[in-house]
Amino acid sequence: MNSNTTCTLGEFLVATQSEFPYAKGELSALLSSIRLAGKVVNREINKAGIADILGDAGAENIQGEAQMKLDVYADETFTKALRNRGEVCGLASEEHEDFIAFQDNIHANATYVVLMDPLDGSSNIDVNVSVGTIFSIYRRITPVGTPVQLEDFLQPGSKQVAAGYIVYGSSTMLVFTTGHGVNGFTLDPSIGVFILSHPNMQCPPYGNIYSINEGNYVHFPEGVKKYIKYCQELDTASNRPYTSRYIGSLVSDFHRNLIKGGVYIYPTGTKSPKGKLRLLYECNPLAFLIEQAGGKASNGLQRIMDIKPESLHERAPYFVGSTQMVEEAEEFMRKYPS
Ligand code: P6P
Repeated sequence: MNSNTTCTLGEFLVATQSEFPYAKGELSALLSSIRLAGKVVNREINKAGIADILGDAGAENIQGEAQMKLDVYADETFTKALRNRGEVCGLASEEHEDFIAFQDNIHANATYVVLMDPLDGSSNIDVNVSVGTIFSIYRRITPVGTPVQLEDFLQPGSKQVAAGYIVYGSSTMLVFTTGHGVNGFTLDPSIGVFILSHPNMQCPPYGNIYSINEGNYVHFPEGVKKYIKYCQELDTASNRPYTSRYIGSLVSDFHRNLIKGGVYIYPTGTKSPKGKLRLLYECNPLAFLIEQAGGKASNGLQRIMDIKPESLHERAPYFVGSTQMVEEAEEFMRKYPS
């Protein structure tokens, strides 16, 4: 890639296609459909205050959370874009209790399954805070040509072949990995093209930002409480006290920590006994990205991508970001077991 010319996402996919061992262009085509859907969702988000898509849709998703109109729109948009590709045989979404099997003729030889949170943090839309789409891609493990099965989706995060997110913020970025590093593309809205703006993203091994909802302090495990106090103590040698930054939108907090260094923690608590975040389509894809960028992701005790999922929407405690900061927090979890 010539470093002094712009590189579009499409050009990047062509140039790096050979890095993907199975590729005969399927993964590139799949990522292209995510690119398309991301542009469409971005357009709607950017006019949310104008069009009648603010507020909730009057329905609840399977999580029992009020479905925001843009949640539904994003889910429908990504589902349609992925269904229109012959590479995908099934999709699991935060917005649907069961996975969706794609069984039209074009899917007869499909080898990929996609899991996604179509619009994470959507409750922030009405107050103009960044939101994001998170996606995770696996190769199916049941025979090609047969209907996709639940086991195709319940693979550990270590089996992902690609993962990424789109952050709809001050600019719209698509950040993804296929296991060969992490690259970030910024949407140029004047021409509707994603341009390579952050090649080979690396998460600083250390930072001074901790992201956690301290309003839940009383509900946290002892190790997390002790770590929060550690972050707040004065110790100039280790650049403490750290800075607290919590946007309340996972993709935004993750993206900032990926670039600047930092740790995001959503632990178990009496309010969320298993944690709040979803293992399959929130924790695992971001874990793949952070490890590819030199960072770390765990549930406080073990590598998150080693967990064998038992159900589509299972939750997990989540510690993700700069390796040394995640390890600091893990040390407190070991020292003060709940
Ligand atoms: P709380 C949004 O609902 C989300 O899933 C993440 O995007 C965000 O980091 C977290 O929940 C915020 O949860 O309980 O702190 O409001």
